[in-house]
Amino acid sequence: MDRNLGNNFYKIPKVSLEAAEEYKDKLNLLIEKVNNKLFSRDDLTYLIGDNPINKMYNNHENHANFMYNSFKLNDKKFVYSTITWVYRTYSNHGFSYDYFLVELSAWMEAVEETLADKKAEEINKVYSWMIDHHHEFIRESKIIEPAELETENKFSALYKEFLKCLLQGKHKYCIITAQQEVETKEDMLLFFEEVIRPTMYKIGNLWEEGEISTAEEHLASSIVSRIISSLYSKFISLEHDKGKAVISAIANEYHEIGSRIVADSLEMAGWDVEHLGADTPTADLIDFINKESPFLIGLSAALPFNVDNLIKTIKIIKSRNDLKDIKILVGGKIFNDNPELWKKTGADDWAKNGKEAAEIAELWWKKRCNEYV
Ligand code: B12
Repeated sequence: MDRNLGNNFYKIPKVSLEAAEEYKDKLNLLIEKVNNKLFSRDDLTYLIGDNPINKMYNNHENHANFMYNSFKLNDKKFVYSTITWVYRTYSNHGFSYDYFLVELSAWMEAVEETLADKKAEEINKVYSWMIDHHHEFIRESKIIEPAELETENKFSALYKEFLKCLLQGKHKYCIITAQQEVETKEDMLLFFEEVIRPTMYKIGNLWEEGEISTAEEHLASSIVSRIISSLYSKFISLEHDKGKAVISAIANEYHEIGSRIVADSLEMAGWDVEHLGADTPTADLIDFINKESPFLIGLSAALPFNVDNLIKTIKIIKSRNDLKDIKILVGGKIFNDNPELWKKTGADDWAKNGKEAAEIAELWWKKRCNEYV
């Protein structure tokens, strides 16, 4: 996917912070205007296929948040990978390619009607750039396949079998298999990485390709959550020999399985862990951290449009004298897809999985313990 990043196609116009912030302030109004413009079109059925109108509204909300994040981050790979993902996924789900042209023009009109002239001009340069490259985005979205995670050879048969049973909703079989495969804590970490993560990524790809429904994806998530709980109960212990760690997905982030795996991996490594799960409101998260005084916090984000939430959360923590020494680790799919991105977040480090998170945390802990001897 990096093969084209140097050519003109990727010269994305830059947007000033002021213009980005005005876009964000007017986000709800912009979304409403774009929704209305699209809703009033006679060719709506052609544009969005058989999809419920809410799927389009949901896309407009995600789009606006993504655009704001991309103005702030100014990261080519981030913009490129997200736009090609949108083209691929929505066309697989029955939206016509012309929908994007119509939608992008509607955003331009709404921006022009709503933002101050100079700021509208800056933002609309980006929309013009997207419209100008519409055909390239179609082409690229067809060439690039959603990435598959490779499993170590000795797990590939188990992975295939597990995926098949998960898709068939055989939850008892999946849970019993996991119980049988996992005898030690180390087995559990391997099972997370070599079976659960690739399986869930494959489930995501199948959904993206329109091969499975949202219901089937929900079923798989639900079974996997049960499995993680059942494995956890095998190794639960009241003992811990390291400090406190708070792990959470950030506000608006509903993907929590990855952060749960990280939480359990740290707990198995001797940490005293609080896992807050999905979508923790920023102010509540800060209050919680304030109350618990953890040694480290781990923040999870899977989606491109949630990166700015994560950056803002870290900024608040690092700006407070009483919290600024807490170590911050970030992770989640968006960082695995863009391994340099974490450097723009203000975090102390990132990790690609639970095992790596435990290794980094251990180094931090040892360093802190040495400082106090
Ligand atoms: C299950 C799922 C959901 C479930 C989540 C249920 C749950 N209880 O968590 C639900 C239904 C809520 C959901 C919703 C949506 N989803 Co979804 N979802 C998935 C799916 C299939 C699996 C996620 C998962 O569990 N992965 C397995 C875990 C183990 O992997 P992981 O999250 O990467 O975590 C590992 C590392 O990243 C790291 N890590 C994670 N967190 C942290 C934290 C720290 C501190 C550290 C150090 C490391 C770390 O360690 C973990 C363990 O190895 C993914 C596909 C995928 N490729 O991930 C899509 C996916 C992420 N979803 C996607 C989308 C688009 C959505 C929606 C926008 C759909 C919609 N239109 O409504 C919404 C967004 C809602 C929101 N605001 O968050 C897209 C994102 C596309 C993109 N551009 O990136 C994906 C990639 C599907 C796809 N292939 O298109 N989803």
